[in-house]
Amino acid sequence: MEELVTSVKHGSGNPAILISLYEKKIRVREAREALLLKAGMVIEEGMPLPSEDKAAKLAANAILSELDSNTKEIFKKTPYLTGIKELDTTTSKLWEHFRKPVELLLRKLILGAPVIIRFHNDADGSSGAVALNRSIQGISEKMGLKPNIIWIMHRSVMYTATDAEWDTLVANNFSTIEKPLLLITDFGTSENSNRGIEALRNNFDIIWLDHHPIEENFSGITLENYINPWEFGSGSDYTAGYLTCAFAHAFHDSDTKDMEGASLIGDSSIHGSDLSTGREEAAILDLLTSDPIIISKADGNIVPSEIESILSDKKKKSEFFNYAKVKLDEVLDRAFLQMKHLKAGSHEILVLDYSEIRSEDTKYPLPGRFASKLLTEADARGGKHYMAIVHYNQFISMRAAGNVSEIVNIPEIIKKMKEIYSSGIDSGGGHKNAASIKVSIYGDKKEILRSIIEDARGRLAAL
Ligand SMILES: [Mn+2]
Repeated sequence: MEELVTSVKHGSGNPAILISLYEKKIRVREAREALLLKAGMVIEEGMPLPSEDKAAKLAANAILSELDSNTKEIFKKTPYLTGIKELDTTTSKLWEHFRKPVELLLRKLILGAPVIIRFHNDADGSSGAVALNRSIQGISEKMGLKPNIIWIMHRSVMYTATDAEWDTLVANNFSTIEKPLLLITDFGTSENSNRGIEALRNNFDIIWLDHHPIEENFSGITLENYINPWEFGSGSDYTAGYLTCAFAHAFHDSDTKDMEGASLIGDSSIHGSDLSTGREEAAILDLLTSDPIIISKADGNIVPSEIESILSDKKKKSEFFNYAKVKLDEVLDRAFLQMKHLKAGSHEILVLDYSEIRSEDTKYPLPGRFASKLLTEADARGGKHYMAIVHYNQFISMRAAGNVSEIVNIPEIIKKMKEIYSSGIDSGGGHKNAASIKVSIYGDKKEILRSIIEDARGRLAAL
């Protein structure tokens, strides 16, 4: 049978080329003829047909138009609601905006175009990836698709020109009649991503699901399929993982309750406590994305199927959960012995040099996320601790407790530091109540740290 090839992966060694076919397996000749007939031409014996390449494109369009009504049906018209009122309100508002990206994603899956999915390497980013993988697998089985998905755990908060180069190289491994697709979840909403976006804009379609505050000059906002709860009257407490779970539900029903919980808990959303599921998953995702070596991943990349193999195995799951808990407790205990309690009016700022407490045998927990853990633990142990500052190498990360985040205003502190120490700071950004600064090679970390503390003190003293 002559089959319609819409996507070929190179370099995998013949005959192991990957072809992607819609289950109906429309024959190239039939498709060509159908198209010519549609164009009002009479097919006569021996008549030359369009070239292979052109025919493939035309045939793919024929398949897609046939599928059009189908994919429109696949998009679920009723929003996916979970009973958390504030989140449900936002989901209802943004739901219709899922329609286009869902149709776009399905188109890529059907035609086997390369789909690169980059998720942030934390519990929030990876929970979204796992949920998305469940729905992609589900719909692929249902429709008989062989999608070409490349999962990348993304270790930075921006999408750089280098990332764009890499993605272009990966996509160049395929000959495909469809543009490749890049899907980003849980990072990159900053001016620092602009060059990456520009490098990719013309050659890729892009779907972007994020929940970080939208920086003024961020060019991603002009992308057709950029979705962020900040645009819908919500904020970062509507997590990217939760958003991606909802997106996954827009084209396939899979059970993602655990990932919704893991995302909200893992990202310290105010809605985290509204759920009974996901606590263990949040800890496991946090562990795996911090230290992929733990599952012998030398390349440092972890993909959703590997996460699933742990989550779906009761014994493994409890092993990983316990390991995470023990390691975290060890480091927290050391932190409580080492950290400084600085008075700020009637409150306190916790300051920790992470290099003094770092574990020797695992990267977990990562210093960048430790300020939140410190604050949570300080809360549990009682006392007044309103802000935590953790520094390690050239990084300074900060977290303010929810009830003072307006007064402490970390983004404002970061903005101020960038103004004072312009060349001393490489980058800085994050949420309303959690963010970090990267000190440049020209910067003096001690000096910047002192300045941050002084500023935060002034703010807290005014309470
Ligand atoms: Mn997040």
